[in-house]
Amino acid sequence: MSEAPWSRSEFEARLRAKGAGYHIHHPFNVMLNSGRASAAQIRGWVANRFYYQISIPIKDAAILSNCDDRTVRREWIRRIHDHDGDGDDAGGIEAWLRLADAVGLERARTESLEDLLPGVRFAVDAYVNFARRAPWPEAVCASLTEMFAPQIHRQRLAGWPEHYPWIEREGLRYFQNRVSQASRDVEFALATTLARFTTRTAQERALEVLQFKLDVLWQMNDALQHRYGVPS
Ligand code: AHQ
Repeated sequence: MSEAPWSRSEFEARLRAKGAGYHIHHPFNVMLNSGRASAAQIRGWVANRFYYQISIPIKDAAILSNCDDRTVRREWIRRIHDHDGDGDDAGGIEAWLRLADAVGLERARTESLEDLLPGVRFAVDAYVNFARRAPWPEAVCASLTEMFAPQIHRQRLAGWPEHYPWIEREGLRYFQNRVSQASRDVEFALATTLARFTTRTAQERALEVLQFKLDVLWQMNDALQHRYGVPS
């Protein structure tokens, strides 16, 4: 006899408790956001995170292709526009290239992916392939690491201008845009997850899926730390 499902508030609390393993706590990110990163470490991070950014719309398109619910598709397609741009809005990938430019990375070098580390590529590809194969509600659930993202973006916006005055402020626009976009994304993804994972077994699976995505983000930082180090 399977155990009774958690209430919605208990289920949400358990999802949010997973924030303890969010990459804001990874030594490489702590170094970045506490002002102890060198220009080379920042450039390495920006160049590698570019692969994550260009993979997000492909991940979201995979979710759309698996999703049979028009209401969900109408909402989810906005995420592709957020990254690829729409009309006059050049989009998040363009804003990330602006960040790359601001930290001294040539656009062509960033887009060539020549600095992409195997560990970052494999982690990001694992996320995209998960979204291609998993039931679409699981891929929606995986995006819930963004419950913790506004804090990490605000940390960058608050600290980088002081820590890294050599980075042109305009380069930080990506983080500014994500604070509101992440909050909007999470509102829908959390409501969908709470509504769709209704048995105890399904709720336990949702926690496993969220842990997988936390591991993707953590592994990206592990690869960066291995290649670029962190001050002892
Ligand atoms: O810039 C980020 C972004 O566009 C997304 C989409 C979302 C997803 O669908 O999984 N997750 C995500 C994240 C972005 N930035 C990360 C960061 O640290 O700057 C955080 C990351 C996330 O928390 O999943």
